[in-house]
Order: sequence, then structure tokens, then C-alpha cells
Amino acid sequence: MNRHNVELTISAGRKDQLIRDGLPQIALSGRSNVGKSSALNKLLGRKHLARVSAQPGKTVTINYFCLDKACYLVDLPGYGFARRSEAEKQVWSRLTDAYFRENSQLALVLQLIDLKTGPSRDDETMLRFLDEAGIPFVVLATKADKLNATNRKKNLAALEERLGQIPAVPFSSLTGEGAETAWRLIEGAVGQA
Ligand SMILES: Nc1nc2c(ncn2[C@@H]2O[C@H](COP(=O)(O)OP(=O)(O)OP(=O)(O)O)[C@@H](O)[C@H]2O)c(=O)[nH]1
Ligand SMILES: [Mg+2]
Repeated sequence: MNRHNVELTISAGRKDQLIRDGLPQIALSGRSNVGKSSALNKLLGRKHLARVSAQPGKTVTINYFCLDKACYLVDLPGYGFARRSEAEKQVWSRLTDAYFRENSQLALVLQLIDLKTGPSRDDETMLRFLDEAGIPFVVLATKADKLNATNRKKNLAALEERLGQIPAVPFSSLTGEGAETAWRLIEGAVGQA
């Protein structure tokens, strides 16, 4: 798979724009501001492909990036953004519910969790949902660059304890830590799909 052959296929804001074309999909899920768009840019080696912002709630559409005509990397809008209006929250849940529902193309979810703060209540809800729905997922523990060695070890151990069998990969879009491991997981999932 050529990691540099990538294009934005569609920014889907409506259910009828969701892609169901048979190609496997790898989705990045997580709360707003956890670093999904940054991780995508890091993985694809492109600084500004997915929009990154200091303001949470930047990504409000489901953005499909087609990779080498082999799969889609899908940047999902973040959850848990308190300053969003009720109407915006409803749009979020309608769209993401539709995304996850009966999506047999979904090969893997990269669930992002901030390594510094650990899983939020919304993250816990998401983890339970993925587990109960039987959706294959791994956790990228983001912003690993922000922690000193002691806290990193401590927080990673706590996260691993919480996740059990599910792998937790320390990840940083700043340093590139974890990117190769993430790629191995992505390529493994696409290969099996
Ligand atoms: N130190 C550090 N900062 C990061 C990292 N990843 C993202 N950030 C910062 O965190 C903020 C949010 O990053 P985004 O990638 O836009 O987060 P997102 O999950 O896509 O957010 P939404 O689109 O709102 O759901 C930005 O200011 C990034 O620069 C990282 O690995 N390390
Ligand atoms: Mg984003």
C-alpha cells in the first residue's frame, strides 16, 4: 500500500453521503480535541490534509480519505464537546450512529484516548459500545509527548489494566511515536478484510 497516494473522497455531513462501496474502512474515533485529525496527518505524512484546530469541535463531518484505492481512513467528528448546542449534538449522534450501524466495511477502529487524562466518561461509553457491538478496535494513547517517564508508565499501565486484551499504543503526532505500530495494525486489518 502506497501511504502517500491519498485523497479526500468526501466530507460527509449527511447519512446518504456515507460510503458503502466495499473498500475496507479504518475509522479514527475519540473525543473532540484528542488528536484524531493530527494523528491522521502524521500517519499520512501530510501536515494539513485533515483540519486541526486548537478549538475543539473542528471536525463536524465524516471525512473519508481514500488510501491507494485500497481502503479508507475515516476521520470521525469528536464527541464530548460541551460547548456544542443540542442541535449540533443531535446531528453528531445521527451521523455517527448511521456510520457505525451495519457497516460491514469497518475493518478497524482506532480509538484515541488522551494518555495524560485517561478515559473520560464519554470514552468509557464509546469503549463499551465498541465492545458490545463486536467492532474490532485498538487504542492509540495520544499526546504521549506531554508526559514525563514516570507518569507515562503509570498512565499506560492504568490504561492497559482497563483495556485487558485490547492493545494500547502510546502515540504522539508531534514526535511520530506509535505511527509505525499503528500502520502495522491498519495494514493487518485491511489485509484481513
Ligand atoms: N502535544 C501534542 N499535541 C497534540 C497532539 N495531537 C494533537 N495535538 C493538539 O491537540 C489539538 C487538537 O488536535 P486535533 O487533531 O484537531 O483533534 P481532533 O481529535 O481532530 O479534534 P476534533 O476535530 O474537534 O474532534 C491541536 O491543538 C493539536 O495541535 C500530540 O500528539 N501532542
Ligand atoms: Mg478533527
